[in-house]
Amino acid sequence: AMMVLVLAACGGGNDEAAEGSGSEGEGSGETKTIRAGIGLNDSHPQYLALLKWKEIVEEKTDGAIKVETYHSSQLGDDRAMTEALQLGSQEVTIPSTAPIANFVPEFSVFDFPFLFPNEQVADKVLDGEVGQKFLDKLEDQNLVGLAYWENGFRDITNNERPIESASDFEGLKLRTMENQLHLDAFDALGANPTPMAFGELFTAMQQGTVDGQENPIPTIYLQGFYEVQDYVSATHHIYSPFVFLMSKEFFDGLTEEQQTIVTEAAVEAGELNRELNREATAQNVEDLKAEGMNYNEVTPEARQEMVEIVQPVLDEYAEQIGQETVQEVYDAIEAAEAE
Ligand code: TK8
Repeated sequence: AMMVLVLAACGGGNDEAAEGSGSEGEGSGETKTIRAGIGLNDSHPQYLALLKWKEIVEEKTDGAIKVETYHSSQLGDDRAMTEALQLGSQEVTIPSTAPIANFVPEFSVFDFPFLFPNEQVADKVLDGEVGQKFLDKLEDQNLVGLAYWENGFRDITNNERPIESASDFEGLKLRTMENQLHLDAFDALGANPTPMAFGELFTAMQQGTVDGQENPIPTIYLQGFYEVQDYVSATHHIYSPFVFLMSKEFFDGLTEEQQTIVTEAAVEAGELNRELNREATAQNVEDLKAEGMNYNEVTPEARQEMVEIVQPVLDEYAEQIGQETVQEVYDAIEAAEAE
């Protein structure tokens, strides 16, 4: 909380602007200030795409909207920032779907292990009717989902051994996101999972509080996890979408034209995020090897074994979420694959 106060005191925009009621005095009405925060650092494709969003929004609104960007959990972790959006004390954040499931439980379905076969199918499902249906569910929570961005396929890193088959998870102290399905799935695989905010993860690995963690390749490289981790295993066990979230209170206070601008800009910058992320994934695998990490692929057979082990957990969550909703997602995936 201290850090947030300090940032608010020296963070550029005056208090009035931060309230959305400040005026630049150029006769063009009020200037609204958006504070956009993410957990990843400023070298990650997510941040570069956020800068793109800022550029588009500031340009198209002729300066009527000003965007301040914060990275590296400067405004808090995914969960705290999402809560700040609900309260109207922050305007934008872009968390993974996993923490969002704490607000709208149906979002858990996107974190079903081995749900999406590849990025292209994920794009089609998320950008299509089904994806929009989930975004609509955010409104009850005082949140507006403007677009899906990409965190990516998650891989395991740890300091004990390469993960080549399901049995290699046994006893591994693994940091997970703050999401019950993730906890239950890794528990089923025999690991010893601990939920933790992303901002605390590096230190936890450095100090050996956890043996490992799971995140997409760009995060593993760009956050310097290779400095404190020996093994990286291409499990691709979960595809993590990001959701571009805006405070509903703030969104509702925009003119219709501004609402269109921020939404279209989120889609456009999201395309850049996906493009940069996919380039980084290919490049950063090589970078991690060059840094001395032991990298291993996972066979389809080993992956299938993992699928079977987590299936009872998924059945349980499908029951909670509602079979119909889950089936809609499966059908959309099948349709996208057939295209
Ligand atoms: C960053 C997080 C992160 C996520 C996690 O705020 O917590 O592991 O994958 O990238 O959204």
